[in-house]
Amino acid sequence: MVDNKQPNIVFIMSDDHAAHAMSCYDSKINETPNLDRIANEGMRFDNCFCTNSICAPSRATILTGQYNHENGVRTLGDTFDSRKPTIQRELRENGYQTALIGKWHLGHGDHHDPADFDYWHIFPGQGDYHDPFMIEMGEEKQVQGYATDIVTDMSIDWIDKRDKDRPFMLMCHHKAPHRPWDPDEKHQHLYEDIDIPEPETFHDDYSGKANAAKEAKMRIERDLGLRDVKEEPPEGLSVGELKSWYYQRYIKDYLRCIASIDDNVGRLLDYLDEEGLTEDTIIVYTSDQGFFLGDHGWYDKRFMYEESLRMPFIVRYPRAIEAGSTTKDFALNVDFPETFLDFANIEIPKYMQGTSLRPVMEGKTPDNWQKSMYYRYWEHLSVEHRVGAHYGVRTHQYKLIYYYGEALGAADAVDESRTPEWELFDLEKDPYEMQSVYHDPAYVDVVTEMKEELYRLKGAVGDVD
Ligand SMILES: [Ca+2]
Repeated sequence: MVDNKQPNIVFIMSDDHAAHAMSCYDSKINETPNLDRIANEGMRFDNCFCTNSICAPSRATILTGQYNHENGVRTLGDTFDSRKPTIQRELRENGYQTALIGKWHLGHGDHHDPADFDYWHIFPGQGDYHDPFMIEMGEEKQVQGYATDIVTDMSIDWIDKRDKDRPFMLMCHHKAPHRPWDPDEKHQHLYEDIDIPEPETFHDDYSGKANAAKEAKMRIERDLGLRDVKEEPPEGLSVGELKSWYYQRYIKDYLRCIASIDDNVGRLLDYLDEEGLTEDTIIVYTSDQGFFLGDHGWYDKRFMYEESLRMPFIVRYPRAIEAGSTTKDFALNVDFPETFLDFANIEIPKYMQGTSLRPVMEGKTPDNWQKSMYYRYWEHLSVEHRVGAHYGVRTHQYKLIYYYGEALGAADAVDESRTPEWELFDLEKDPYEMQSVYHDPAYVDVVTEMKEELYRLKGAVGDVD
């Protein structure tokens, strides 16, 4: 299809929403009818991955099209230098109106506030769910209501007031469903009378994994606090019962927050229909990374394991994307900005390190499409979660992870050494990554090939540490 009209872009990103909590990704625990509309009317990516599974770094990658060693946001302790070029600057310099509403989480003040947006209205830091403080173009004030409703109201309001003669990009960034998972009134009692199924890997004892997995402080029954689960557990529960109790408390509030996102995405989709904008608008729903939903007995993210590495990524653009299509082709968060520029017919700048996903979306994936991806988590043994720094490579069949055991000067990293460890997973035989085969003699050649690919990719993206 040849069409040079510049599309509008509505980029909806939530915080910590794992793909396996969306019914279009075959969730076993909830229904998301409005999010499913985007997938049903567009394309679902089954292998979309983040290059560093944590909030601020993923956000910096999505704005710049760069890996974290290039954009400077390696850990939560780093702020973004908003003088750097970004997707919003490229679009704005080429005639787009740009706005960001909701979560920013890349720093505040000179050179850290959002830049190159015609309008921005953000939460300070993580933001609150109820009656949050917000910063509108530098001015802070409290807003009454529930964060997910507020961000949607403001998004619709901004689109409504736009200059109708020019295309726009709106980044609609929800705080939900980030910890501490405070639901709104409407969904407070959802799931009250049922038990949510526990995941298959709920009782992982980490015996098939590196010591890094045992050391992590993300265990449902041990590391969640009163603020997370909102009441003390009943007395007299066995260890197993306590774990199940914590899981139910945690997952229900998490899913209640998602139910509100789903309603609000529905509202935004209806608005685009009513305004006649649906045909001319690329609409994306994604999350800054995945999340452990009791998988391996955990909450949180950070690890390169599947549940945390995978991002939901669904996109609708009726002019170019076939309704109801799906793909297993690799897509990365670093690819998003180039994709938007490609659809907007704007030249892709050299500083961006990803690949436009437009050919995949148009059903024309080139033969030489990316078949491996590079990952790096920098925040070594941070005090709260104690996940060791690591880098790795994933292909369609295998994943190799290297816990290098050092802080290497990254902000928010703890200067404690660990013995380096490797893991290799055969994702065809072991999709839930329960048993590393790194030391299995049958995989000697695979280890060699995967290490070569790891260091090839590491070099190719310019990561020299
Ligand atoms: Ca996040």
